[in-house]
Amino acid sequence: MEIDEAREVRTTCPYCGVGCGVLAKVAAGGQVSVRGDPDHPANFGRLCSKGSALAETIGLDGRLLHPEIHGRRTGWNEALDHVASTFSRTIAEHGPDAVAFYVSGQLLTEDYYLANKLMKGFVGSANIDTNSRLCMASSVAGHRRAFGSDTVPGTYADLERADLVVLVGSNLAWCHPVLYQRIAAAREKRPEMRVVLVDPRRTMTSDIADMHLAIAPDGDVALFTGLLAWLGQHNALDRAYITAHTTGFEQALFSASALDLASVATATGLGEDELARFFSLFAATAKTVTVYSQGVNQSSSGTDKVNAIINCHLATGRIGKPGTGPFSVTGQPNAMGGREVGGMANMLAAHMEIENPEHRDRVQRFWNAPDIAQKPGLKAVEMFQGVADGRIKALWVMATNPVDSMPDADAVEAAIKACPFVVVSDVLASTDTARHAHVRLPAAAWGEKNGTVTNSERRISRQRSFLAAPGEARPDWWIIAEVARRMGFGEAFGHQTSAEVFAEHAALSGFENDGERDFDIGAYSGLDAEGYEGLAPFQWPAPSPRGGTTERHPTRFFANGHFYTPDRKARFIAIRATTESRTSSDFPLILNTGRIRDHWHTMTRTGKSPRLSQHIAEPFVEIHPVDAQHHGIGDADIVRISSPRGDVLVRALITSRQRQGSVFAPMHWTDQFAAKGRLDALTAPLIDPVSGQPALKHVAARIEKFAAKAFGFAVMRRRPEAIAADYWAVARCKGGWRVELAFADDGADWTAFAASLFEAPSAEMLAYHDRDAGQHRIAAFDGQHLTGALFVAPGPVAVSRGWAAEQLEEVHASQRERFRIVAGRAGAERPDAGATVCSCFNVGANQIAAAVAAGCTTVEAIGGALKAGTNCGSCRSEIRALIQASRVQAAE
Ligand SMILES: Nc1nc2c(c(=O)[nH]1)N[C@H]1C(S)=C(S)[C@@H](COP(=O)(O)OP(=O)(O)OC[C@H]3O[C@@H](n4cnc5c(=O)[nH]c(N)nc54)[C@H](O)[C@@H]3O)O[C@H]1N2
Ligand SMILES: Nc1nc2c(c(=O)[nH]1)N[C@H]1C(S)=C(S)[C@@H](COP(=O)(O)OP(=O)(O)OC[C@H]3O[C@@H](n4cnc5c(=O)[nH]c(N)nc54)[C@H](O)[C@@H]3O)O[C@H]1N2
Ligand code: SF4
Ligand SMILES: [Mo]
Repeated sequence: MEIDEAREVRTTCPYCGVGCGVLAKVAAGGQVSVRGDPDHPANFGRLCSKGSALAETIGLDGRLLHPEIHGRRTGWNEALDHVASTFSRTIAEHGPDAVAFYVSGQLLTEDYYLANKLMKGFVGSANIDTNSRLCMASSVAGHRRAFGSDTVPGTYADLERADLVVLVGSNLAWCHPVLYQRIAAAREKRPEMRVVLVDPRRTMTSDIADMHLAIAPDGDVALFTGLLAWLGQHNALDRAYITAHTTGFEQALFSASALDLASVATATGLGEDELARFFSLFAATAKTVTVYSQGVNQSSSGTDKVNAIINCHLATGRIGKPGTGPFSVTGQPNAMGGREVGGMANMLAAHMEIENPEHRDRVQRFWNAPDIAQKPGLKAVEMFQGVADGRIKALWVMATNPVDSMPDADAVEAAIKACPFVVVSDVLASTDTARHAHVRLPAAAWGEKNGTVTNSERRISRQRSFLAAPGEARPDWWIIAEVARRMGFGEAFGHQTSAEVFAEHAALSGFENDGERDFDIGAYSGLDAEGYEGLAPFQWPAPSPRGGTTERHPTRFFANGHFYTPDRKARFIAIRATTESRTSSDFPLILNTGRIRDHWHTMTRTGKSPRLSQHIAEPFVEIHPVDAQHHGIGDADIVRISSPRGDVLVRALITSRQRQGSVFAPMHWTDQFAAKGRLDALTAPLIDPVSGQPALKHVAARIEKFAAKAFGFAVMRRRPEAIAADYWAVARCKGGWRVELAFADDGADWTAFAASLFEAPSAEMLAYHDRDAGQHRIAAFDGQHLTGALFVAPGPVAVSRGWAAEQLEEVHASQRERFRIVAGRAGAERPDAGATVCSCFNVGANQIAAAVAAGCTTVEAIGGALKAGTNCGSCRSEIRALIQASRVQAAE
């Protein structure tokens, strides 16, 4: 492919659902650089830490470059024939429901559309489900119950216009950073704007919150049904709206009124005072947007939480108007696109319903399909249970890593291992899932492929390639179409470009759609290659300009009070709050799980970036100080978290930001990055009964100190192949890799261990041992360059991580300089920068504390002194927290 080197290519970020526009450029030497697209309406030029570091993640290390069958390199022809014939044979022998696709909100719309078309229209089964089941399913189900359609009515501008933004179960500062920055900027302009955060933890998002409600896990249904009852009691309802545009209000209110303020307080763990303050603020603020994310969706009561929130908006008529509305923010870059193509097992394409015979007939005629799926397929958790019990005999996984991200992940891994035929399409050769595949198919990665994605505000943007696909990697849509052709469906899968797939998808959305289906981008059904190339970001609906258009779709969803139910009225859902305790004397704590600022899911891409790997370099668990003391756990100890399903080893982080009785651990670490860090080995396949979404945020668990006799920290130029330690976690750093270590025994021959770790048998080894104190320092040199350095101590190792990593890149000319690495307290002559806060300029917590002590008391002043927080801004709330902490310390 010809790449115009001087040109900046306009594309979008492949991470979160904010969907920021990115300008990518390839310099003459092949160097890639990215910046925020100033013209993209999602971000207007801003990028967060992950977006800013995109160029560091596109290296070819670890990429899968050729198709493989049973680990053996093969050509595309052979691989595709093998996949097609095995699927066809399995269907012939065992029926269409014996095969399944498990796909992802990280596929582009074109990929997703063809995968869904192949399974639902041509295989004739609906056994296609997606990681969106773990992510957005409760929101989808809640929208459909209330609106009759999966419509997200809000836009980002509504967040800026609102007078009250309620963030429920959303760590926006870390997970949707640019949206968070937009709210923060709006609040600076209009100081009267209020933000309320509802999260059991005091996350960094609390930085912009006027009120933080540290709700008990799963207290949300009680909170919002309590709010509905309160609105009723305080004459804060919009009766005219309720009568004109809704049904079911009286039952919903009756159900809610079972809860008085005292019982809401008990169920939510919140004080009556703070509840009353929140309720009256909500009642008094007409322009309210309620944003919700995984603290709502990933729950056994997820769909009820969604409807409890929507009920409050319907009851006050706060929907369909600027600056108002319930707003489910999507996680993945194309979670919305996946919903549009019907990528979930219980949906049909273009927001049509699989249970609706008219819809089935319409889609079948449009596709000219032989067999249209007649009933919903297996949802993710059931799908892997189907794999485990042999109902599913051939499985194709695309762009997701279920061995790490599905609940009860060890059981999922065992099921995949036992499945007769597993195909994995991925960009990497070795992921925890790909290692069990019979066939591995190399997918083209971000920057190499073309297509579209839809962000949280229904805005469809292009992703454009600016790099040639390496080796034999191919776009996912091409791989799917090739398999479909070889299964005998050539006529329906003759697309030559992603543009043709998009035009067909657009045409289906407008097909026989006179306004009764919300999703309509019929205006783009005639899009040609040139139009697709130049396609500017647009929001749906975008119906084709044939008769009656203006009437068929409003410019703002629900502005006219019309919904997509048969009677055009929105439905209140009567909800009763139930309390359920999952803990027991064996598993007395609630494990909550989620994300950190600088890593993306299973780290297959962010784990490549030294910059992103420094913010938090190992798996951890946040524990309240009282719980830590109760369990005899000290800061930086290694902790075993166990549930009835499995266990992990992680670092202890003791913090009062955590609720007592709960612990929080991030989902990101896999077998590729840690000894025993796969968090989903602990989570249960417990699902929401309506949406089928697993309750990933509320698992009974136990913690105990891992009795480590020795701790270690090492840096090395090459990534070690195998690490003989009970606990280890590797992370990229600028000159190579860094490893945290812990051992149950301290009897090791540390010099031999270091040699095996550095894989440098001929290196010059320098060592310092103080056996009585249990201190060992070993460094290996290749001439003047450090190959690796290992520091061992009986407690958590106190060496400066930043200093040690820098030594990999420095020249150590004299023997004396080389000895410095192992002599004294390593790096003691230079102050330890502390844990990285600002990834862009590599500024640590200790540097910020020193600057505060020297008189910098605002985020701006810190920026002036250290540059920290002045590029992407993702760390500004952490800097503010550090300033506050330093001031409190100074005052004590
Ligand atoms: N940095 C980064 N950003 C990401 C991602 C990433 O991997 N890394 N992934 C993307 C994806 S796919 C998604 S889905 C989004 C997720 O974005 P978020 O949903 O914002 O992130 P999480 O950390 O999963 O969970 C949010 C919060 O829910 C809280 N919570 C837990 N239980 C409850 C509860 O019962 N009630 C309430 N009210 N809150 C609760 C948790 O304490 C947590 O702070 O992030 C997207 N953005
Ligand atoms: N405990 C716990 N578990 C969770 C969650 C939680 O909060 N807590 N959150 C859940 C949620 S919301 C989500 S969205 C999931 C995410 O979980 P996953 O989807 O499993 O995580 P990713 O690491 O994003 O996996 C994407 C995979 O696709 C590959 N890939 C990247 N680009 C492409 C491409 O263009 N084509 C192909 N074919 N492959 C590609 C990557 O290398 C990677 O292997 O995790 C869920 N699991
Ligand atoms: S907020 Fe960050 S991760 Fe999300 S799309 Fe924008 S740059 Fe990418
Ligand atoms: Mo997600």
